[in-house]
Amino acid sequence: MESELQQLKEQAEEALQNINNDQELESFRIQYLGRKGGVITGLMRRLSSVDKADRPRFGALANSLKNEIEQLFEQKKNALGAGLSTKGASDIDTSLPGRFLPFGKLHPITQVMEEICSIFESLGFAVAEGPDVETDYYNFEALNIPPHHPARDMHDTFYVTDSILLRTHTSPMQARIMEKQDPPLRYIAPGKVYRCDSDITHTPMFHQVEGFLVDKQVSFADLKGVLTSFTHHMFEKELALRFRPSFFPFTEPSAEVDIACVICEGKGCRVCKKTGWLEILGSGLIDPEVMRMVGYDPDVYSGFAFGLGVERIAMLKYGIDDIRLYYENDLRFLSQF
Ligand code: 2NL
Repeated sequence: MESELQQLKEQAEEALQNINNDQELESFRIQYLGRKGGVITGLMRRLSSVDKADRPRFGALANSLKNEIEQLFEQKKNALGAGLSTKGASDIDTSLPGRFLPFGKLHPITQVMEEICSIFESLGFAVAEGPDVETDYYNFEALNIPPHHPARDMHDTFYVTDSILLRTHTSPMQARIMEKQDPPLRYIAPGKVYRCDSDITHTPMFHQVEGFLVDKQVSFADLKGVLTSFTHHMFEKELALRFRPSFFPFTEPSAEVDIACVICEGKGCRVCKKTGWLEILGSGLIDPEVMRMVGYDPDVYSGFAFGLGVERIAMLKYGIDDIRLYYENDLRFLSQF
């Protein structure tokens, strides 16, 4: 009997040595220490059939075997818990879904800017970007705004020095292109512009996309065609357009362009202030004086140009009512786009 107990102990030790994971350890526990049908429980049951004289010795031996196996079991359990075992591949559940890695999105202004650019690209315009810090010459003089011209007042310019400034529009880039390249040309210039102005409808930095086209015999009809096509794509609806006479120093004639209100489609509502129309951009035929300044002969070439505010287009497209929301970096606002 003693040798039987010794054999059981050796078997249990060997079995424990080969255990590498929690599942195997649990099977071991059931096999040896389980209350129903476990090896130790079986030994204790046999106690009643042992000779009365041998019973105390057998009982003591069985008890100490039970304690030893329990101790070895605890040791193994702690070792596994501390990661001391080499875990087998069976412990990794490859069917579990991967961990979610949050990733960012483009800012709504960037999204709308990219959309505007891709619409004009589909109409054959190339994209050109220029410096935010400009010279007075390209920002004003080359665009027919000489020193002391009243239009300079409207631009609320941030000056760096007397002749260097933060661009107040993206037209300087267009002047630079025309100076270097001969017609026919079709370009848009997207980017940041700066004006010393801040309230509910103005931020000191905002975004513009300006475009121009120069060729022989370019007319106002070409301007209307391109801008109509652009607005229909941008607002995903064939909204009516209205060209209102206006003034810009660099275009003649000039027109501001309205679209039928995106909310009420012309009936009149709060967004369009009961007018049925929303202003979306400024445009015109390039002034002959600007053509001369960049070295083109206005008797041979003509062109149109336009400028639009990206923040304003995005507000109309998405029904945003406060320009400051774009720059508060509140994720509850930004994550909606
Ligand atoms: C507006 C008006 C406009 C232009 C921008 C332009 C550029 C060159 C020559 C002539 Cl190089 N014109 N740009 C023309 C008309 C209007 O912008 O309200 N923008 C938000």
